[in-house]
Amino acid sequence: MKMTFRWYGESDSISLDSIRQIPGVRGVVTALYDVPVGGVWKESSVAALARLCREKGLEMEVIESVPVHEDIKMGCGRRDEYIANYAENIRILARHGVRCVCYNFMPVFDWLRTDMHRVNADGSNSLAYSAEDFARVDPDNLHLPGWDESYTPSQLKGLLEAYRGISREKLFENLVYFLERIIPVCDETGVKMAIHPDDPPWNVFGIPRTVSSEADLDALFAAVPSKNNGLTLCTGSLGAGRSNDIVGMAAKYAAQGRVHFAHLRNIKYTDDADSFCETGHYTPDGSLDMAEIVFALVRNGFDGYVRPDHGRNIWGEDGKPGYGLYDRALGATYLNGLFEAAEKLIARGADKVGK
Ligand SMILES: [Mn+2]
Repeated sequence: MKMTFRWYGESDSISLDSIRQIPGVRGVVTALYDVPVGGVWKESSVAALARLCREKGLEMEVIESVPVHEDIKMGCGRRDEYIANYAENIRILARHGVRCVCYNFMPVFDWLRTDMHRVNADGSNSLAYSAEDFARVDPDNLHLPGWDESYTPSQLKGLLEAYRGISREKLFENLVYFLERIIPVCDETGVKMAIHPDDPPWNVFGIPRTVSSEADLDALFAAVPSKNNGLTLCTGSLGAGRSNDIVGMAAKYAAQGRVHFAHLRNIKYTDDADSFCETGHYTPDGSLDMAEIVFALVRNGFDGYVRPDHGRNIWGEDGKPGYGLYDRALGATYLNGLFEAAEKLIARGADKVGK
């Protein structure tokens, strides 16, 4: 396991100097943030970013994300050109030490919450999703927390209409079409593709989603069998779907060598519908059993990258929602403890935790 930490580049309010002081963090997960979706990344910028990290003793082996253009997801327009650009990006990144690319295939929204600053009982705040609040959102005049800067309501309306004609099966076909052209480049360069599951794992506003469950992942790996076609096991995303057996999925896909990257975070179910809030990483604070998940990964030979996913804002920090320093650093430390225990106990054959 390699512990990493997400870093939003030089404009991130959290410095590499702070990140390197978190115990056990060996690398950052980052990206270039000024490239239009679908474009080719400038090699000199990739080299400069890798150099910055290296100078601070941190590796840059994971990129999150190289975004997938909507034309590729919709299977229309300039998709072949954008796929060629994507392949070129894989080659460029490989030349600068990148081993794993996290990406997603969610139409339009790659995450959704209804509250970016839910105040918790302890005074911290975190992201939350309320099924009741979501039901009140007007799809014809969409304003969603965290999205108003990315799209205008009329742009959103246009995109949603374009997706109405695309079935779940068609979206899956388009994903396979993309991977059939990208994975050979990964096989050649040794880069692992790690798809991020849908967040949350259900259809929204009638637009399809295709990476929400174990059945979806099985279908994806069967369609493109190379081991470089793998998964970002995002426990909070998959875990929001209450029928998903996260411990079982961690065990199964780690055993298959498909878990290239793990986003480890906890969520708490807050009602009997689909509502949840994000919590600290500690098992008793949420609804997911983080120890069982880590033990399942370790027992099944997981040797990929890990990062503590979303934390709360604590200790007065006013960080980017989900991406403050303090709670994610606590999360990294807690997860390191779970991994150390799992690795030692399993090596001694002394564990009774996990599947
Ligand atoms: Mn995630």
